[in-house]
Amino acid sequence: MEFNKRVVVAGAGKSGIGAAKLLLEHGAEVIVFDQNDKTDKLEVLHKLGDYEKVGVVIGTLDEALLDTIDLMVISPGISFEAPFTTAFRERNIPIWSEIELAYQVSKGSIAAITGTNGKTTTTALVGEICSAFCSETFTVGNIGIPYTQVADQTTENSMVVAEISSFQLETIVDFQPKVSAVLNVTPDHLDRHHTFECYRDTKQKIAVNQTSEQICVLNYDDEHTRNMAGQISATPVFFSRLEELEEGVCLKGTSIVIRTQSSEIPVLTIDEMKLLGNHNVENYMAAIAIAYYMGVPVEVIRKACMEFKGVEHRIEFVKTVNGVNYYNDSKATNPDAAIKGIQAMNRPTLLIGGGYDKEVPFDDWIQSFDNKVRYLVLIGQTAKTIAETAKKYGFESIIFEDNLESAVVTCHKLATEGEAVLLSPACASWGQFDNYEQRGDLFKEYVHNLPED
Ligand code: UMA
Repeated sequence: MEFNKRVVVAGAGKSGIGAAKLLLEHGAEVIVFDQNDKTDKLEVLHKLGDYEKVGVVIGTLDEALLDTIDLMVISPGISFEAPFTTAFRERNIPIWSEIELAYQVSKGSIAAITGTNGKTTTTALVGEICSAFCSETFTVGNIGIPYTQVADQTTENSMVVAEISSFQLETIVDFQPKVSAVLNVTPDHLDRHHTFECYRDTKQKIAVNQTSEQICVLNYDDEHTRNMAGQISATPVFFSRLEELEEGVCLKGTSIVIRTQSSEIPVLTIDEMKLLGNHNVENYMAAIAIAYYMGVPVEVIRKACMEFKGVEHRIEFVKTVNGVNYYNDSKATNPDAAIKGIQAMNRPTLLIGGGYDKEVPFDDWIQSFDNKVRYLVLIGQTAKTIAETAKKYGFESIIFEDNLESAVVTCHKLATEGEAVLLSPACASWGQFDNYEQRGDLFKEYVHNLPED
């Protein structure tokens, strides 16, 4: 496909660089635009490599330039409603998300996974299953590798397994996966999507271009995703941990089974899973449904499920120091994910939380503490709001710290043998860190630096 167009790529992060390079490879003329004054233009040019038809603009985009622009590709971190996008809309310049661009170019079949929580684990598991079946599998998206980075390597035989965030769905146009999945929807990113309903509807967009020949895997136990079945054109396939479904993926005793109109296929038992917790049973069920409808044989699914060890930064055991277990759950960027983190602890816990303010309530998180949290150590923009919510429920053992390093040191001083220290912030990392991976990596570094008695 040739793009004989002049394109503005908004955002010079991972997805912006991926999108710009893909466009340049396909003959487009590209202007990479980043609003952050601190972004280093030379570094961006270096990342873009050796192309002629590329420019980089940092700070403000000259509106006069827009008269010659055919398309904007927008990075997920930039809101579709950001003030500078108005000028594009006024000129009817199409705005595509980075995954839309990748979709336009790529070949093969796509499994696209969204949901508030569990999508990284589920995507990683589907990626492992598909890789065991198809050597041309690409696991991409929110999980870390931009889809645009691999789009040109795909062939008709490829399988693309993509973790898709609501940010990326805002500006899709034709994006049409073979199998889509919405794992669950609970409040998140309300600063960007304004209301829960808008956020839920954006998640549902993952199926908007699918037809009845394609599959949308939905969580039967979540009323929001269950209700989506009646609103989409794709064929819905449910998974449920709580109900024995007539069709779909569900539990029969401790065995995860696939039920179709004509058959019941046992896949694996809960004891055979390496990851713990009910939320992981749900992630496995969703992954099994997605892989099955992507066409992977059950034996391959079963073997890959049994071997799967989980993902970094998700209730990841770091180290035992003086009899205290340290866990990195930096991926818990919202209260619902953090609830899973605290629920997984089986001992008194010193909990480190707080971060960027997405304007979501913390009540459910605090109420899930279940007398397990000995101290709540708070950092970041949300520290005060979380403390106020905690006090409302009678939880007073709160410590404020300036940064993650001092929070780790304080926990080390206060924790006694047999306890746990858990970083599970319930908030995004932005403001203090580049992303949750950096926050988790630093946490692990600080833990490894702690002195042992
Ligand atoms: N920028 C602007 N204007 C803005 C905001 C950002 O110009 O209003 C610029 C920044 O200065 C920066 C660039 O945009 O140079 C960053 O773009 P980005 O925030 O879209 O980040 P990328 O590096 O492109 O990473 C994105 C995803 N980031 C977000 O959605 C915020 C990554 O997901 C994803 O792994 C990557 O693409 C590859 O697909 C991260 C994430 O935090 C993990 N996702 C959110 C989450 O999981 O909750 C949705």
